[in-house]
Amino acid sequence: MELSHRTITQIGHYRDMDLTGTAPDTLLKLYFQMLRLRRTEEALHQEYHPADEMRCPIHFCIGQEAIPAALSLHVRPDDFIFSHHRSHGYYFAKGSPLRELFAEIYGKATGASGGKAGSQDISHSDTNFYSGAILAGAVSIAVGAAFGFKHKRTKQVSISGFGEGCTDEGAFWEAMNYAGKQKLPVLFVCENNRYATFSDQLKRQADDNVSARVRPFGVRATQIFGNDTVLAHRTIGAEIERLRNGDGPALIEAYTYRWNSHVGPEDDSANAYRQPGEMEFWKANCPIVLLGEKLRAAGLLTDALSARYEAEVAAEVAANFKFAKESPFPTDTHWRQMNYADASPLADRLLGVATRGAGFDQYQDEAKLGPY
Ligand SMILES: Cc1ncc(C[n+]2csc(CCOP(=O)(O)OP(=O)(O)O)c2C)c(N)n1
Ligand SMILES: [Mg+2]
Repeated sequence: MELSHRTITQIGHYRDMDLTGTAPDTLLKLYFQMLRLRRTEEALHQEYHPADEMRCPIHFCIGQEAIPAALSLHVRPDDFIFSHHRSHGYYFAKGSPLRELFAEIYGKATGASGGKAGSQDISHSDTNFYSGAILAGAVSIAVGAAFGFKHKRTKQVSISGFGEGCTDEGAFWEAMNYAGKQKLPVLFVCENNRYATFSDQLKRQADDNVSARVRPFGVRATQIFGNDTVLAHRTIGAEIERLRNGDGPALIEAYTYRWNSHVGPEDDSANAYRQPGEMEFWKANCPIVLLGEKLRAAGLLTDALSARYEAEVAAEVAANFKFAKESPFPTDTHWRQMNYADASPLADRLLGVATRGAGFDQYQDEAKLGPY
């Protein structure tokens, strides 16, 4: 059955989750990972105001934990993830250190990007995680990385995470065209949550089915109920396996829903953009509740285990806040040192180009200004 936000709420309570073939410890790990991400996001959401110490916009991913949890169990350290503005889930999926996410949001020197990128542009190069606020920008970069992997025959996979709003951009379709033609090892993960800011996909596009439209570009595509974490885990695992064996590219379209505002903890419901009953449907089909019900019925999740998980996560969140709050702010840095290390071969090459290119005089003048 083709999925669509138009009809998905007719499912009522989702009952198709199938645990067969997924090991019990994997199922518990999926549950734990979702809980960690949910509690982390809830804590940041609650702490944002009135303290006002996080001085950057945050696009929270509460309600969208299934895909990050499933991805987190499949990506290898040498794989790359390139995320959009709603970055926390993908950062988490790559196993990048959460305390450096907290510190980044607090604008601290110990943050993943030295406190200067904030939530929606955060990167952690040690773990091969990058994000960017330019819609579809990171998709193109993910395709470039996959091109490198293919030609170096490394069996690494490039993962590109984005929302359906990204497919409003021309650059997205150029990326599909190139990845399909070159058969690149890139997994496109589209978390279709229906809205781009306050705008329904069906007001922007003729259909809310991205999958059908990427296939003619040579991109294999699968639709899934995106709050079924076990299905997400199985689908992502199978696709990554195929990509490592040269059978790419692939796209997974996961229908899901964000519970919070587009950005920040402020309530944006005054814009009245959601459909009646929709929030209730998605909350009733919370990915953590759906998996929790199944795990309890199978005797895998008990009250004691659940309490242990909660305590472990609460301690981690508290330690992350402490680390972020106690870390120092960064000192002034010249703009030339903010995007790359001046001593790197890439920087040398770029500066070499700059000495020959037009506009170099202006560049020199700016360089003389010194740190600001
Ligand atoms: C090139 C570009 N145009 C516009 C924007 C403004 N913008 C930021 S988020 C967003 C909506 C994104 O929706 P979607 O891709 O579905 O992701 P979601 O926020 O739903 O997770 C827009 C239009 C942008 N960041 N970049
Ligand atoms: Mg969206």
